[in-house]
Amino acid sequence: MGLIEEVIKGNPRAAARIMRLIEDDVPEAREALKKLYPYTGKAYIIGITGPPGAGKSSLVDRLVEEFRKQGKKVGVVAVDPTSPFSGGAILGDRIRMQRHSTDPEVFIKSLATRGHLGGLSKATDDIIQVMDAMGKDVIIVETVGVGQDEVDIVKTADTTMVVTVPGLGDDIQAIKAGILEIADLFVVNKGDKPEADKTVRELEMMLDMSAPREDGWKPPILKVSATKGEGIKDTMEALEKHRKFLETSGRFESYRKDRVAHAFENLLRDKLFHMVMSKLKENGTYDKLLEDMFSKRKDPYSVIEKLRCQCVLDTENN
Ligand SMILES: Nc1nc2c(ncn2[C@@H]2O[C@H](COP(=O)(O)OP(=O)(O)OP(=O)(O)O)[C@@H](O)[C@H]2O)c(=O)[nH]1
Ligand SMILES: [Mg+2]
Repeated sequence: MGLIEEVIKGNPRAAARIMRLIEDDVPEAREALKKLYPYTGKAYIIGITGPPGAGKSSLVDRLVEEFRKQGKKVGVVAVDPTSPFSGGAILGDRIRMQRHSTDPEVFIKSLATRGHLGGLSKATDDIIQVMDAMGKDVIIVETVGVGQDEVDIVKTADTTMVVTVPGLGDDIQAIKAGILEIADLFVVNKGDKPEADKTVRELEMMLDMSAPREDGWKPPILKVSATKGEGIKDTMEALEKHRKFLETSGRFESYRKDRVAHAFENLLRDKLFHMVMSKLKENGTYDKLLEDMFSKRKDPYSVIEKLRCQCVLDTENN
């Protein structure tokens, strides 16, 4: 299949075609992912999250520029889980990162939710796989950080950067515990604003008060102005430092194993659900069960316990 070989060679048009199949969730997408799988697992993945309008895309644009100067091939996935329509944020991404669109070694993909987040998160993972197989050295994933599901998307990253801005007031407290835990780097963007130093100090205090991380990494706080291009070099150095930390501590590899497990468990959940559902729906059992639960003759807990699914786990290894 020529298309797959083209993707592995890094052909952006071939990759775009596969990504469209992934978004449309058609069976061909899975076939392509099967063939690309052996070529994945090499890219360094950076997750960037933060409130809407924090300047994430502007920052990504700067980072892409720096990575390109180092000769690295870069992929960007901008995920917008907030808008049910491919609205403002995606338009913003296009404008913010436009200057890289003519660079054949930079691949930018925007993804908007089409309903449920589960699907979005899966599509994101699959698109990262395609970019990885394309030979991208670095893949940057931008997500709007508002809830738990977005945090999950970032969990697939090697290094997670949390972007905040001055003037959020008490909202800095809104950097929830969950986000504090996942941040390997904090960026206070819009550092050109006068209140930026105060925000940096508040963050420092918050970090000082929180328990030290189990892995021993102390997340740095960087003051950046993405639009003015200030603090970018420091951010790049901090990224490099974290990457080295991951390598020397063996986490670079263990994160890859985690990702394999994560992807496998997601697929398994999906597969088992569909297997059971189609079995139940085969001869009207499902409707009968629903009726029984509705009229309280049965309860869903006991129904699940009594499910006898004839799934033969027939793997090659046993
Ligand atoms: N003053 C100032 N404005 C900035 C800076 N960085 C970004 N902006 C502005 O902030 C606005 C939002 O920037 P984006 O880069 O689109 O922010 P974002 O976080 O990607 O936004 P969403 O993807 O919509 O959540 C734009 O008007 C930028 O020009 C900065 O360092 N200083
Ligand atoms: Mg953006």
